[in-house]
Amino acid sequence: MTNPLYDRLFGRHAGAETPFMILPDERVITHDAFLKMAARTAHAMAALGLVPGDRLAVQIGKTPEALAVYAACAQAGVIFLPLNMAYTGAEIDYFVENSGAKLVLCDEKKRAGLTDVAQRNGARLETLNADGSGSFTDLARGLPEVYPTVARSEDDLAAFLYTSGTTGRSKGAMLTQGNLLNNAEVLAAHWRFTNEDVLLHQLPIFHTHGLFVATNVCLVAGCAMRFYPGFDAEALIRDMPKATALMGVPTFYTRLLDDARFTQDLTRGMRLFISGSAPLLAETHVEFEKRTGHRILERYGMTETNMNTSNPYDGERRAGTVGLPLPGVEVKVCDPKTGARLNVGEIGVLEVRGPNVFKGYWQMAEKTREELREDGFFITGDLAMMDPDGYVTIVGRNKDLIISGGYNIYPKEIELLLDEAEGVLESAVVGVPHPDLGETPVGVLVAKAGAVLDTDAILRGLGESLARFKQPRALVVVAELPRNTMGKVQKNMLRDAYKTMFA
Ligand code: MLC
Ligand code: AMP
Repeated sequence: MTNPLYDRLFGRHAGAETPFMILPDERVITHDAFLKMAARTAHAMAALGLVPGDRLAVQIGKTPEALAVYAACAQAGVIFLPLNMAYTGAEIDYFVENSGAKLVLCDEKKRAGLTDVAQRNGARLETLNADGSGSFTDLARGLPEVYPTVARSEDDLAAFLYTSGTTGRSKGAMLTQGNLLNNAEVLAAHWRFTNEDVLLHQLPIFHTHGLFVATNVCLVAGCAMRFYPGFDAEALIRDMPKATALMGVPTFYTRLLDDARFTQDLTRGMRLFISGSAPLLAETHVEFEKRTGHRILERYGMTETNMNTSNPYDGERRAGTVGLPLPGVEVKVCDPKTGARLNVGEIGVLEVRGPNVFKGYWQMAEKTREELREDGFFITGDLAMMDPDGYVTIVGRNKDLIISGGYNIYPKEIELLLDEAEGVLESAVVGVPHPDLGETPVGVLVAKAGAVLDTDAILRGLGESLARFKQPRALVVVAELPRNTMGKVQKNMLRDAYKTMFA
C-alpha cells in the first residue's frame, strides 16, 4: 500500500530520533515523536468520523500539534484546509460552506464566534489551542501511536488553499499529493538542503510558503527547523548563529536590515536566505549583500502553482529578478489578449505548466477554465518579462491585487463593503507603497449627494467582516473617481496620487 505524500515526506522518518522541530524554549521534537503525534491525531480524526476525501478546516495557531494535523491528513487521506488566524467568522463561514468541511478545528478564543458557523454548515467544531491544549487534544491523548496509512495516488487531493479572485468569492485551489511532493523534492535539491540544515521557520503555516515550501523542503531533506509561533525579529537575531537557512517574505528582510545587530558576523553560519511571496526590491537585495555578504535568493510562486522559478544556488542571483524556471516547470510570457507567446524582452502575462500546477478550483469549473488552459498552462495574472538568459522579471500584475507583507488583498472584496457603507456612493481601493509591508490598501470614497462621510465609523464597520490585514490603512474622500472614456476607474491615477502617503 502506498501514499506518496505521507511515505516520502513523513513515513520515511519513522523511528528516527533526529531533531525535526526545535521550539523557542529549545525543546526538541524528533521526527519519530512528530510521527507519533500525527498518528494519534489521525486516530482522533477517524474517531470523529472523518474518512478519506473529507475536508478538515483549521483556524489554529502555529504549533507542533497544528503541523501534526497536516501530517495526519496526509496519512489518513483527508483534505487539509488551513485558514488565516486573522479571518473573521463571516469569512470562515464561506470557506466552511464552500468546502463542505466536516470538521473545523479552532482556537478556544475563536470558538464562540464559530459555533454558529459550524452548526449552520453541519460541521463538527473542536478546539486546539496555542498551548497545545483543547478538546481535540483531549480526544487524541492516549490513542495509538501508529496509524494504518491510507492508500493514495499522486493524483489524489491533499489540500485546499483558498485564494481570492478579482471578482466574486474566494476559490479553493485543489492541490494534489503529486503537486506538493514534486515541488518539495525539486526545491530541496535546487536549494541544496541536507540533513545538516537548520531552517529558521517564522512564516505562518496556513499558506503555501510556510506550509509547503518551508516545511516540506525540510521533511524531504530530513533536516531540523527552528519553529516559532510567528515573526519575531528578536528571536531571529538570537538564534541565527544556530541556524543555516531562512525563508521569508521581503518584510522579514527589510525588518532585519532595520536592526543594527544584524551584521555579517551574525550571519556567518548561515548558508542561504530565500525570499518570495511578494516583490523584493532590488535595493533591499543590494543593501543585504552590503551588510552581510549574502545574496538573497529570490523565487516566485503562487498558491495554485507552488514554486515556478528560482534564482540559482550556484549561478548568478540577479537582483530584481525571480530567476529561471525550476526543473520540470515550463514558463512562457504571453500576449494577455491572444495568449500568443511573446519574444524575449517583451512584457506579457506569465503562464506556467508542470507537475506543480494545481488541479483546478473546487466546484468552480468555469473559473478553472478561465485560468487553466486545456493544454495545462495556468494563467498567473502576473506581468513578466524574460531576458535572453531565461531570467524572469515580474514587472507588475494583470490582476487587481495588493500584496501586503506577503498577504494577498483583493480590492474588490473591500470595495463591495465600502459601497454598502452609510453615505458612500462609490469607492475604489488601490495599493500604495509601504516601507514595511511593501504595499498597503487605501480606500478612495465618493459621498452620495449631501452626505458627509464619517471615515472612522466606516473603518470600524469594515472590522466586523474583514480581517484586520485587509482593512485600508487610510480612507480618503474625493469629489469623483477618475475614469477613462469607457467609464472604467483609472486606478493607476489613484495609485499615483497617493503613492507617497506612507513613504
Ligand atoms: C499583520 N498585520 C498586517 C499584516 N500582518 N497588516 C497588513 N499586512 C500584513 N501582512 C497587522 C495585524 O493585523 C496587526 O494590526 C499588526 O499588523 C501587527 O500584527 P502582528 O501579527 O504583530 O504582525 P507581524 O507578526 O509583525 O506580521 C507581519 C508579517 C506577517 C509580515 C511578518 O504578516 C507575515 O508573516 N507575513 C507572511 C505572509 C505569508 O506567509 N505569505 C505567503 C503567502 S503564499 P493592528 O492594527 O491590530 O496592530 C504565496 C505564494 C508564494 O504568496 O510565492 O510564497
Ligand atoms: P498567492 O496567491 O498568495 O499565492 O500569491 C501569489 C502571488 O504573489 C503571485 O501571483 C505574485 O503576484 C506574487 N509573488 C510571489 N512571489 C513573488 C516574487 N518573488 N516577486 C513578485 N511577486 C511575487
